[in-house]
This record gives sequence, C-alpha cells and structure tokens, in this order.
Amino acid sequence: MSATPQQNGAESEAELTDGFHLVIDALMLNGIETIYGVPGIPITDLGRLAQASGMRVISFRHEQNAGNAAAIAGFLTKSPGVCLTVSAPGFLNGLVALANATTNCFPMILISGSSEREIVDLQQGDYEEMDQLAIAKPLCKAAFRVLHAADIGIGIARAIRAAVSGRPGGVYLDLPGKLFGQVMDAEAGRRSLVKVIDPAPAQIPAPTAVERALDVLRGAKRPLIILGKGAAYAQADDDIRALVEKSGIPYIPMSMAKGLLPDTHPQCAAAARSTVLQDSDVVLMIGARLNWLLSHGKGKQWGPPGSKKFIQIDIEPREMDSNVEIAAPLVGDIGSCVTALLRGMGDDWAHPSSEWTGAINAKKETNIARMATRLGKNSIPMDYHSALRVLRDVIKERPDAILVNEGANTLDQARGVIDMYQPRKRLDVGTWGVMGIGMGFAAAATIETGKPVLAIVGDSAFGFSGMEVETICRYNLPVCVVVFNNDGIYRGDGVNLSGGTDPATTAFVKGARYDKMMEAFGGVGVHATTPDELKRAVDAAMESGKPTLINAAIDPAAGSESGNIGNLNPKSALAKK
Ligand code: OXT
Ligand code: ADP
Ligand code: MG
Repeated sequence: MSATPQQNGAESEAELTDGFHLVIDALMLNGIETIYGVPGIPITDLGRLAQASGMRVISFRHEQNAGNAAAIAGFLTKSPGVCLTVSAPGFLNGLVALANATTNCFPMILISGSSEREIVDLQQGDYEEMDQLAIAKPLCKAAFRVLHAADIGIGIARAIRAAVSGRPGGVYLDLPGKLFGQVMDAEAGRRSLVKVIDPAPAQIPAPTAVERALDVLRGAKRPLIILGKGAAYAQADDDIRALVEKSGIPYIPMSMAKGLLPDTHPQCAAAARSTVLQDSDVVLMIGARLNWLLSHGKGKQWGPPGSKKFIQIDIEPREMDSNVEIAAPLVGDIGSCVTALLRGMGDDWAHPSSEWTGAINAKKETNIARMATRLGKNSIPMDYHSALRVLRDVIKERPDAILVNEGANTLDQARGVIDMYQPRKRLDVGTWGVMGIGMGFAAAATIETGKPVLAIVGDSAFGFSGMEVETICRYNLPVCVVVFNNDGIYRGDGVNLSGGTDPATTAFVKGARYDKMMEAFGGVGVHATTPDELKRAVDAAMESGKPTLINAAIDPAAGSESGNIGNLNPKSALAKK
C-alpha cells in the first residue's frame, strides 16, 4: 500500500509510502490479520488504516484485555498475537498481559506508540513521557525500538522471530510517534519489508538424548506422562496421542492440556492425581514445567526423596534441572521429540503392568464416585457442583466450544468437573493464576477459531475485565459468560473483624445482578437461581450465538478460601477469630 504522491515537480511524482503503511504492510506480509488494541495518540490512524487495509482491528475498553486477547491468539495459532496501545499509561496497562504471556510461553507482540525520543531522553516533560523500552525489557523475551521508516520491516521481522522461535513469549516493539509520519519511496519501502521464513524452526533432539530417554522409560515399573500447555501449544496432537497409546502409560493433563486427549480416555489419570504423582517411578514431562503447580517436583506429594526419575521434553534447555535433577533431558520441539520417541519405541513396546494401571483405576473409581455424589445433589441455592454439573453437560454436548475459566473455587471446581474432549479448548489463568484474562481470552478465542465460547468466571474474576462485555456486544461475538456469583472473593459471607460497618475485604454487594451489564449493551442477560434455569439459559445462548451473560446465583457459603490452594495463603497466628 502506498500514499498518493503530491503533484509537485518530477521528483515528488514517485510513489511514496510512510511509517503507518509500512507497519501495516509488514504485519500483513507476515500473515498477521488481526490487531487487538485501544486507540489514541499516536496510534489512532494506525488502527484506522489497518482496518482500511483489510485487517481486523478489535478495539477494547482497556489495554490489559486487548493484551490478553493477543496473548491467547498467539497460544491458539502459534503466530504472535498483536496488541496495539498508546504511550505511557496505555503501554503500562498492556504490560501485565505482556508479562503474563511471557510467563506462560504465549507468543505476542505488544506494539506501543511512544513520545518524542529527544524530549523523553532529556526528561523535558513530553505528552505521556516514559522510557517505555527500558521498562518493558525485564518483562518480556525481547524488546526493540524502530526509529527509521526504512527499519520497520526488520523491526517487525525481529519481533516475530523473537516471539515464536524457541520458547515462545512476549515481545515489545516501541514505535515513536514521529516514525509513523516518515515518508519514503514506496518501492524502497516494499524492498525493506521482510517476510520471515520459517519463524519457529523445528528443533530436532539429539539421537543420544532420545536413546537415553527411551532407556529410562524402558526401565520404569510405574511410569507416568504429564502433558502441559506446551504440548497443547505445539499442535502435535496426533503424535502425542500415538505416543500415549503406544506406550500404554497413564497420563495427567495440566489444566490447559486437558482435552489434548479426551479427559474420558482410559489412560487419563487426572482423577487419581495424588496417587500417580506419589507412586510413579518415572515421569515423562511433555511441555510442562516443574513449577509451583507441580510442587516443584519434590516434597511429600511426590513420594519419598529419590523415588522418581524425570524425563523432560522442552524446547528451552535451561528448563532442565530447574527444580530437580532431570535424568533424561530431551531438548527440542515437542513434535520432533515425540516423533523421535515413537520411532525409537519400535513395535513391541511393553505396556505398564496391570498392577500399576489397576491401582490407578481403583483410585479413579473412588474419586469419580465421590464426585458423582456431589454432582448428584440438586442444591438450591446452587453450590459449585450443582451449577457445574449442567455446564459439564453443555461441553459434553458441544465439545468444540471453547471454555474460558477464571476465579478460585470457580476455577478449581470447574477444572475437575468439566471434561474436555478436544485440544486447546480450555483456556484459563495459567502459570500465574492471574485474574482478568476472562473477557480478553473469550473475545480472541472466538475471533481466532470461529468457535463459540463458554466463559465460566467467578464474580471477582469477572470484575477485572467485565467492561469488555460492551466489546463482546459491539462485535456481536458468540460468547456466553456465566458469572458464578457468590457475593465475593472465595466466599460471600466474610465479616469485618473490627465489627465496623464497612463490608469484609472479600465481600461484594449482595445479590448483584451482573446480567444487567450485558443487557445495558444490547446482549442477553439472565438471572439463574437453579440448575435447570442455568442449563436452559446456556443452551439458548450456545444455540443462538448471541452475546449472553448469565448471573448464576451461588450459595455465598459454598466456597473455600483460595479454592484448592488455601495452603499457599499465609494466615496470622495472632489474628482474632
Ligand atoms: O487425587 P486426589 O485424591 O488428590 O484428588 C484430586 C484429583 O484426583 C481429583 N479429580 C477428580 N475426581 C473425580 N473426577 C474427576 N474428573 C477429577 N479430576 C480431578 O480431584 C482432586 C483435586 O484435583 P486437581 O484439582 O487436579 O488437583 P489439585 O490438587 O487441586 O492440583 C493442584 C494444582 C495447583 C495443580 C491446582 O489446584 C491448580 O491448577 N490450581 C490453580 C489455582 C489457581 O491458579 N488459582 C487462581 C488464583 S487464586 C488467588 O490468587 C485469587 N485472587 C487474587 C488475585 C489474582 N489471582 N490475580 C490478580 C490480578 N489479583 C488478585 C483473586 C482476587 S482468586 C481471586 C478471585 C476469587 O474470587 P471469584 O469470585 O473469582 O471466585 P470464587 O472463589 O468462586 O468466589
Ligand atoms: P503447564 O502450566 O501446563 O504445566 P508450562 O507453561 O509450565 O505448562 O510449561 C510449558 C513448557 O512448554 C515451557 O517450558 C515451554 O518452554 C515448553 N514449550 C512450549 N512450546 C514448546 C514446543 N513447541 N516444543 C517444546 N517445548 C515447548
Ligand atoms: Mg466469588
């Protein structure tokens, strides 16, 4: 694309382009079709012109939500999601999402306009003055600034490569306002653009590392596979399934790896989690880290010290031995590593003993029966299980719908109750347990995949991105939000320990009607007090595809403090009861 030349002498008749058009052309050349952002100085025209060029530009109400949308777009597509913000405050609003993307290994690029370099560097008080590049650097994988229009192509190419190659992550690209207006010859501009070839090259594991891993696996008596969100990201679904089935090894999915194989698969040991973590002797980790979510691979959850050997597949060599010794590191991309293992296993791989799989199945049956009792109660007011039972059925009936999930009890209970059947259908708070991903993830998930979204969010969690219901209505997105409204954070029955009139720190307005928020913008709002009402409302929403918010009234006393991770919540021994 190029600007119309001014008819002013022979030289200026040459076709011209400028910074705005070069940024758009560079993104489009690299297959980036959607921008998530919030407009304003100095990037308003960038969004406008991008839309005019045929890109989809989704304007949010707050940059954090636009950033979360871009991050999850990256996770779902393996191509960097792009978030566009204004300078200083808009940039800062986008940073939580950028840092969260980096932490979760989601590829995204945060592009922020910035103020005049000369004034910023002399700290002379420019409009929205801030040294954005310096601030972004420690929070992302790479950060770049482009000062000359002729470097835009290279700048965007570097940002794309940094985001998706190796361990994926967030990248910051700083574009000063002055850059956009810089004019250059259109043909030279075209030549300056770079189409990134093979942005995330395969990383083939060393044959010796594959052999070592197979040796350790062969020696196992009680093997276990852990699938993490890296495995979901890798899109090596068929090979991963083949490895699991050929090996016969029981597996557990981390939260966002649920559905990589259906949770109902006979080898799925999610319902015997404690047993398999404790009693296994060899653990094959595929795209999962031994961080807090896995108790760092040690402690009583993992059985006696020294009782375990780990094989770890990861693209990041430095992940190995980060928490415990890795007996067989397998560094490479998951697709290549899993194919190499499959090839090396041959045709006569011995499945684990029935003693091991039998013990797991016995534990599964006990836990599933316990869960069934809870799910069987038709409690009114609804508790988590009676509400989740109907939502479990909704996903069973529509396995291609995407589930977005945040909260504490709302998160932990939904993860256990709702079986997933397809890869990359469960999106949640991830490595940080961050609240606020809800509406950004929901919007991008349907925009990127064309699938309907069911967002199950706690009333507190919803508050972090709730204003984006307007965005969901504005773009008429098929998103059904179910707010689990228990009047507060964890529980709605907290009391002010001082006896004063202020509400408890964890309590919200009682009986709030979040459904009215959706109605305010033309969507469908429903207040549901029984499992039947909830099921009817969700079915109608999923059928119609209309933006819908269901306020599911949950017993304020039903939850527990911090959900399943109350053990991480320090308590004062001195506090008054
Ligand atoms: O094997 P055993 O016997 O042990 O049993 C296990 C499984 O085998 C079994 N199981 C099953 N049984 C039967 N059937 C099936 N299908 C089945 N599946 C499993 O069940 C048990 C438990 O299994 P599970 O869940 O797999 O295992 P476990 O032990 O829980 O796993 C450990 C973990 C650590 C992997 C897991 O718990 C996990 O993934 N946890 C993630 C937790 C998390 O990230 N929480 C969110 C953060 S909490 C807190 O930080 C919140 N804040 C603060 C805040 C945040 N986060 N962010 C920001 C920006 N600001 C502030 C806030 C404000 S939460 C929050 C809001 C909360 O309020 P809301 O209103 O939103 O929500 P409500 O709580 O609903 O009110
Ligand atoms: P979970 O929270 O599900 O346990 P984590 O985010 O902790 O998952 O771990 C994901 C891991 O997957 C990271 O260590 C990351 O380096 C790795 N990873 C991501 N993509 C790939 C890939 N294509 N090939 C190999 N490893 C990958
Ligand atoms: Mg709540």
